[in-house]
Amino acid sequence: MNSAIRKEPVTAYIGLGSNLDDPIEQVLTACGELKQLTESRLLACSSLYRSPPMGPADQPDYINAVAAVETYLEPHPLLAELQAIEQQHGRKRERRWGARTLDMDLLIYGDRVLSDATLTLPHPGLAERAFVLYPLQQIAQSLIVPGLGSVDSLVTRCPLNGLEKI
Ligand code: 5RW
Ligand code: CA
Ligand code: CA
Repeated sequence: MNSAIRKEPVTAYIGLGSNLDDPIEQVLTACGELKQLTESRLLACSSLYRSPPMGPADQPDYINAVAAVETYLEPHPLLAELQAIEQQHGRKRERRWGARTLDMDLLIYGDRVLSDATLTLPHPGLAERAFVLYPLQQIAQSLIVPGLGSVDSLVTRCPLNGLEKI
């Protein structure tokens, strides 16, 4: 019996970001690699978006996107597969909030709200990050973010902060 596999599927949203080594290619390739997640189906991938770095400013602009997957994996096994993809993209040990070849964040997992040593759902900071909210709204128009309200209401309260759709 495999406790990592659910009986019913859930929709999860994944944030992708890169600002090193051809970021557009990194994010496009990573979206394609989501098709290889076990026990999962890629539902949608947003457009790519460019924005100045939040956090430390002395690094290149980011390319971001958000993907939706239907999955039978529990959140921690799903996160482990996302981290394996990050490693395949040559992600290195880095300073906190520093430049990276690929970052994949598990943003939302159905209606699940949790926080432990390795994972917080919904992703902390989601409500303040234009580079998450605008691409999320593009692929999930009537989504309610657990504990935070509709994605539309979150977008309304979040300035673009230099975000541009590519
Ligand atoms: C730190 C995000 C502080 C917001 C972080 C903060 C980014 C990014 C990071 C990304 C853009 C985490 N990841 N900036 N900064 N896109 N534009 O994916 F306020 S580091
Ligand atoms: Ca991350
Ligand atoms: Ca991140």
